[in-house]
Amino acid sequence: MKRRFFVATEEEIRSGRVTDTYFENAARVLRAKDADRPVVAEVRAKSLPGDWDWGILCGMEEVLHLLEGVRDIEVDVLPEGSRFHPEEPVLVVSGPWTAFGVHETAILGLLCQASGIATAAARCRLAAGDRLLLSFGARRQHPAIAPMIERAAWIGGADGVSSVLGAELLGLDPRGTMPHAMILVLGDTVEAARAFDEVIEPDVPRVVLVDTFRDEKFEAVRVAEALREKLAAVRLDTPASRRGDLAALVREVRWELDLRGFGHVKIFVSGGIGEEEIRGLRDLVDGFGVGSAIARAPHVDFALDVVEVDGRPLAKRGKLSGRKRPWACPACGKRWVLPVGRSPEHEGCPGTPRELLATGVRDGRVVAPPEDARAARERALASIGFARE
Ligand code: PCP
Repeated sequence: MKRRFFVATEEEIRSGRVTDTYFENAARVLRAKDADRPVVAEVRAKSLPGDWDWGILCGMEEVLHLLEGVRDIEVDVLPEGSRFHPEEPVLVVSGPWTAFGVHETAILGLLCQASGIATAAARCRLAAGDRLLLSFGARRQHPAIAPMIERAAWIGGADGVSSVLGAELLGLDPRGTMPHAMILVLGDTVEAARAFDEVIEPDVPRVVLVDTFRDEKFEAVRVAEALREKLAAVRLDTPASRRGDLAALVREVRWELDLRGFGHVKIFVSGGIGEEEIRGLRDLVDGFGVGSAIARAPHVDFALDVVEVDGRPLAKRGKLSGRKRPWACPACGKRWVLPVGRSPEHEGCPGTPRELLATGVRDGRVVAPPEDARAARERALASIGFARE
């Protein structure tokens, strides 16, 4: 079959075909020399991007699907949507190295990108407070992974996603407004607003883009006078060449709408919006459409490292050897990474520390309880202390 898009099929991923060639060569050498040994390897991030001091784990469900059917290994995992910190193992695999070594490339690829997206979404979530936060970034990456992007953004805390397929796979209605293209083709913002209102199902909020032709505050008033109580919001996607002080612009639009009795019309902003912009605007606007800042989030630099060979602690320089387990106290939030078999000493706190890893795969069978993205999202939001007011 001719490959139309340069993406791997599920079977190519599961069979290890995307692996780095040196893993295949290493497996050939170990088999040829009959030198394979049982090992223990851990996935953890030595550090996090920028000023991040925690991350939201995402992609682990796909890792379980990847390792399902791989014999002779045992895998313990941090559940999808969990908060993690640098140096905390999020996955521990034990068994002959040749049984899982070729999967290192896919394991890391599945975790690095999705966890970066989920963490960026969680940080935007905290910055936005109870304001609407929508993921608009499917267009910023290869379309083959649009569902992954939207799932990670939603697990991280976005209220909704714009990709139709992404939303469908999450059991959500897709969320969006209207593109400049439609307004340009119809020739006028009010005409476009009226046409949208006439054609689109009434349960879809009437959110009209007001930065196409003229100054946003005049267009916002025109549209409000045309649609009146049917207008849910105006969207400002003002380009950098015109943007200036977006907060001042938003204040003007808010003032002019309120002055004319359109206090019900909300204001929604998009275009180059990230954490910093959200913090600066959240007291002035009602919602944010975030694309690049979430979809193109920095990846989490996870590594998979051998920490035990043949039952003996052994790790390369720069890595701590021996099997480890991450712990956290649910009451005070204190965290530990301890050798297997040791438990935290935790005086003076009513909470009881608990291990964070769960059983994932045993001899080819996924034994982790099946969970949907909603459960992962609830876990993520609880882990960052976000509860919608
Ligand atoms: C973009 C489009 C995206 C927004 C901005 C995300 O505007 O609305 O959803 O952008 P970001 O990646 O900078 O966060 P346009 O490119 O003008 O697209 P359209 O005319 O379709 O709104």
